[in-house]
Amino acid sequence: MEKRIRELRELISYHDYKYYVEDSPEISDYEYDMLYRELERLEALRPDLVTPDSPTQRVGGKPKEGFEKVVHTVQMQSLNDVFSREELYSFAQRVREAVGESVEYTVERKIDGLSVSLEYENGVLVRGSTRGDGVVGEDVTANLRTIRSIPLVLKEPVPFLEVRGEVFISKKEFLRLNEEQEASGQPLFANPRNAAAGSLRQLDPKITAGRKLDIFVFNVQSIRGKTFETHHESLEYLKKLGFKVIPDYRVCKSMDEVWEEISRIGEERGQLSYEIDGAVVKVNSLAQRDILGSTSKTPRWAVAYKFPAEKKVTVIKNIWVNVGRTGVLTPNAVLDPVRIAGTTVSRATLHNMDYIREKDIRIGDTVVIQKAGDIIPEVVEVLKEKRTGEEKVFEMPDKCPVCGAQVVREEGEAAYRCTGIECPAQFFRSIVHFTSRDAMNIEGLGPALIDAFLKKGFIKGISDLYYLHLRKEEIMGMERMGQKSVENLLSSIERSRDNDIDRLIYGFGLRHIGLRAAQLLSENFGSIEELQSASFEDVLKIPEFGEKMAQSVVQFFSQEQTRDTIEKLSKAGVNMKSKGRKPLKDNRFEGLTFVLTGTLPSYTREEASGIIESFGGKTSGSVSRKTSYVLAGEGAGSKLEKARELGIKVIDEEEFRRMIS
Ligand code: 0OX
Repeated sequence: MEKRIRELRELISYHDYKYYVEDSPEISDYEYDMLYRELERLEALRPDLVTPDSPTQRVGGKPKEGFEKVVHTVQMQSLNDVFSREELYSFAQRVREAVGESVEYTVERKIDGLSVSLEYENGVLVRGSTRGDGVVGEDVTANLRTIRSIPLVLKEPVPFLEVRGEVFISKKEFLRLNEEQEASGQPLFANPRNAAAGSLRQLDPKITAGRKLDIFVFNVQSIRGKTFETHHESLEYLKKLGFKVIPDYRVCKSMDEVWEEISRIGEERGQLSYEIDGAVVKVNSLAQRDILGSTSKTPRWAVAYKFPAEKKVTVIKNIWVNVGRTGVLTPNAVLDPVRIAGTTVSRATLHNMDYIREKDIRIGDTVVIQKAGDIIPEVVEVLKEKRTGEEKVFEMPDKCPVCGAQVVREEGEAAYRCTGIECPAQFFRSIVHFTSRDAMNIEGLGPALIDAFLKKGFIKGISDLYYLHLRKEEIMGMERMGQKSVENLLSSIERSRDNDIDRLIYGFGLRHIGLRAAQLLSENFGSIEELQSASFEDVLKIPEFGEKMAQSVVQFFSQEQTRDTIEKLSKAGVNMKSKGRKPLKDNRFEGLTFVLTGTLPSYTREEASGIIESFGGKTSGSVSRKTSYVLAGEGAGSKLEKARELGIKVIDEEEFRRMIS
């Protein structure tokens, strides 16, 4: 068995190399899975034979509390940037002055990710760390081990080797990850670099493992038992050891050749599956590098040529509105197609209405568009001198272009949102929220299953959930759906019909209406029917409610789409009346004393005190050291001064609302 385990490990490592490093698999995923499972099975029988370098041990260990610091034995230097051909040639001039006329350079793509160091002892990966400030980084070994293109064991047992590389995420994986972030209500990553950095700095390696990170290695930081004369030679050696080395780098004999290579990289940039933000030019001879040496942070033997954000002139043929999964409407320009940064661009983001107004962007305008490192091109300037008078001013639609529900824009917000509860653009999210634990609490219905039901057309509206029992046989025929799990799911759906209406209200996912607000609505109105006929003033009577919340409630319940959904849910037997359960007492202000001063924009003093007391807090007439907060409105006078003297926190109504929301 020992022999077979060894054999399997070697086979799997070989196929990992073929797949993840060379991108040329020799066996099918199925065959690979079979090998992997066999190894897992044998290792389970012989745990004593499991070593950390086994391919089954890539994702392991418990989530960490934080990362240990690593002091880099060889500093991880950064590069000086150059932005033009002139600057590049003056770099070459400085090099020549130091080492003479005969200089070779390598030119590499500059990967837009984050630099890491990998240390190997006797050919085994022992530590991996981030660059940090170049001197001290963080130990992210467990996370780096999950990257399948990083060898756990080298093909030769070099006594010691430290290499440097760039961890990155492909453009495709970046888009997938952001879709996943959006669907689960997490903030989006601004670009692939941030996504890679965020993924590598996860405390739980399991999360990193799910992110499909990759690496290119491009420097020997330190090695024992081997010497090289050139950088090129060292990179070829790294390839032999099994590393995924920066691809298609070129050795150039003159600066003109270097420039030609940089231009070529600029051309191919758009077709690459990952982001690059320039090219790195390095002196090839290691002896010449030694002569050149370094300044405190950067080597004198290398520079990074940064591509300028490319700009092109084109015409906006139309403005088209996209509705995102969160319901936000984003205006996009439909352009006369132009080639830019290596790709054909026919769309550009206009961000939001404020951006359009500020730049006065109109349909028919001739504009300058820009595509920097980021994937989405943007309109940066309008060439107003090209206007003919035929251009049309754009207005955001007041009805959602996808579902026709009302579009609203809240005060102080740039975003316009669709308010349709069953808007197809947001439906997946709506269902995920509706069925979640704090809402209708339907067990066994995770996002993946919801997605499958949507694709099969089983759920077209929320109420369809309550007719899923009619499709029991079909559901049981779906992958991974056993009889037991289907029955559990259906009975959980069944049970949810009887939920109290606070869960239902919360499940509708109204803006600004969280769990507690939903409980208060249930308690104050008693039924969905009452809530549907409540006016803005009625809702505002609830002490904890502010204008935005009341607005959201009235606006939501007055919509035709909402009424329709409620009617269907009611027909499906979903409870629509409060069971009179008191909301849990929320004592978030316990032990805190507030002093009110001045006039607040939307609460009287009595209302504000009522709210504070309902949260277990106290109010007092004068400021002392015992005061926790001074809630100040317009015309606040001596109490405010006193608070400032004593260093007591002063809050305005907006902050107060945040505290009670
Ligand atoms: C990259 C990249 C970064 C090694 C010594 C100084 C800079 N982002 O692709 N750094 C380096 O080289 C280091 N090469 C690269 N290709």
